[in-house]
Amino acid sequence: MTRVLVTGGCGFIGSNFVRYLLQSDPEVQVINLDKLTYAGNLANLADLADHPRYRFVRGDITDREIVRSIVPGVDAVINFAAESHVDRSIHDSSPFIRTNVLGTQTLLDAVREFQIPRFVQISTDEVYGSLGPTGYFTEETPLAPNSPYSASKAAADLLVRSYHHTFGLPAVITRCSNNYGPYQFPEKLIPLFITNLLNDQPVPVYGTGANVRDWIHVLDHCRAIDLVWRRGRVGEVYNIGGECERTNLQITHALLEALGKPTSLIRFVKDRPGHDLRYAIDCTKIKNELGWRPQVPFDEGLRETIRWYQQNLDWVAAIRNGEYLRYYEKQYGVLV
Ligand code: NAD
Ligand code: TDX
Repeated sequence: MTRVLVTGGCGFIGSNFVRYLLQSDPEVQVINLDKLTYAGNLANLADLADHPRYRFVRGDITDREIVRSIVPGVDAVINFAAESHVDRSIHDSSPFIRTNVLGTQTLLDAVREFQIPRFVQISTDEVYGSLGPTGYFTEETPLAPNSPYSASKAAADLLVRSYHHTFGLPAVITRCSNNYGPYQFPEKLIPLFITNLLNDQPVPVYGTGANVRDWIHVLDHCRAIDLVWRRGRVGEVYNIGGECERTNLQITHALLEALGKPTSLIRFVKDRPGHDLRYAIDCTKIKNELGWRPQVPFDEGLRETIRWYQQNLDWVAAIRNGEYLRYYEKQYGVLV
């Protein structure tokens, strides 16, 4: 049996990855360390709660004692745990620095102390900053993070790099573009707009909606991470992207059309401060070295994702109250 410690496994990508790993490899045991912040949801892995090769531990990656009690003996640590929402980092960057930077340092120290053979840092294309209308981020693009969120992720990447350089820690970093798919918390563009539209509520487009993101289905991201933790070269960075650039307005119209809702539900609202114009990923390296390719066509993936939200209204309803409504009002006010 191979023992993998996944952190942040109750979030969007982590939960998809835990499910993917347990389904695709009968020789893997997964321990999931998650603090259960507002974004962590036990319901995301409810189907696996009693799985014989799965164990959940509630805990914080900044907590040295918990981390030191779990890490010994695992074959890999894959760090998904993070504060992940740019808008929240603009309201208050403190939890971002704590979890994304100090949490990563705490994990790195334990990986070093107990000589764990592999550490994978799940990072983001946002560490590269923003592109103009042309060009792509490669692994050599200088880091130029623009939001407190991306700065905290870049800081973590640099720490990982330094632990590899200084201590020979067997670390690999992945930098992926915007994920979409089932179990994504409805504060991010696609699930926010789907869940608003399912309730016939308006959708808030920042600025003019001309900003561009590269969209990848979460399962394509999971398949890439699976290859990287097994076969990626230590000390390396691997970019991962869906090769699917869309403006936010294109996404908005695709969702309106798929759900049969009128364009009168679009609201152009105040732009995000420091809003990155465009992200686009060159993922030649992971294609050539590990034979990975994005497989899910965007139109199909989006249709399937919409269907998932339609079929999981209880999951949505359990989130869209309390803290969520307070955040929504702070971020958007009342959309009329
Ligand atoms: P998410 O916000 O949905 O989930 C984060 C998870 O981490 C939650 O379960 C939360 O409870 C947990 N967590 C937060 N702080 C913790 C702490 N201190 N200790 C333990 N657990 C903690 O995030 P996501 O969208 O699934 O992103 C996962 C990772 O992938 C993040 O590192 C993010 O930076 C990165 N990433 C995300 C995207 C994307 O499009 N969502 C793209 C590229 C990279
Ligand atoms: O209400 C909104 N209106 C809007 O126009 C929201 C929430 C977003 N947007 C725009 C901002 C971005 O241009 O949509 C685009 C996507 O926004 P988010 O879903 O917040 O994602 P982004 O800021 O691009 O960051 C995401 O991708 C990289 C993830 O949240 C990060 O965790 C990941 O690292």
